[in-house]
Amino acid sequence: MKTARTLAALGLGTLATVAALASPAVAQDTKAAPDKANQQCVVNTDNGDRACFATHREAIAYATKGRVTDAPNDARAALKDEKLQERLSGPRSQHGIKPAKNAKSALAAESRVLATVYRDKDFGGGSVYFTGSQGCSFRYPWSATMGDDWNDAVSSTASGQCDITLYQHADYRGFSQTFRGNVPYVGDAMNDQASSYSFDR
Ligand SMILES: [Ca+2]
Repeated sequence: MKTARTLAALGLGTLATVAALASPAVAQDTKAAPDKANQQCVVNTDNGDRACFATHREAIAYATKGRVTDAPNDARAALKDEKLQERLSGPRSQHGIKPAKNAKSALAAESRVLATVYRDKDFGGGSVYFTGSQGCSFRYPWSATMGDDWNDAVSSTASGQCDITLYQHADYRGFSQTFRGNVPYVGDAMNDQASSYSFDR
C-alpha cells in the first residue's frame, strides 16, 4: 500500500511507471485512502482498471496517458475551458464517432475522456473519468455496474467524447436517462440512483 501511495504521489513524471508496475496496487490503494468520497478516479471501461488520485489534475493526466498534465484542479473551471475539453475528448466534430484505428492524431482513442460523473451536485466531490477505446454507442464490458464505491452515488455528469446514459440498476436495467453536455444535477429521479451506464451520442 505504502509503495503504491508513494508512486502515485510522485505524480506525472512517474506516470508510466505507475501504470506499468502498480495498476493493481493503485486500485487497492483507493480502499485504504482516508478521503474516499473526494477522490478523483479514472476507470478504463475496456478492462475495468481503476486508479484514484487526490486531484483532478492527476486524474486527467492518468486518463490521457500523460497527454494533458496542466488541467485545473477545480472541476468547474475545467468544464468551462473549451480548449481543455477539446484536448481531453477530441474536437466536437469528432464526438460520437468511433475513432479510427491507428489514428495518427495525438488524441489517440484510448487516451480520450468519454464522459465524467461526479458524486455531488455542481460537479463537486469525487469524480470518475471514464475512458475506453471504442468511442460512443458501445456497451463496454465494465459499464454494466458502477462498482461498489460508486453505486447509487452520482449527482452530476459531464459529456466528453460521448453523452452518458445512467441506469437505475446494474446491467442497464430500471429507468434510464441520457445526459448531454455539462449537467450540474441529474434530477431527483436519478440522483444517487445510477448503478450502470453506457455511452451514447
Ligand atoms: Ca441503483
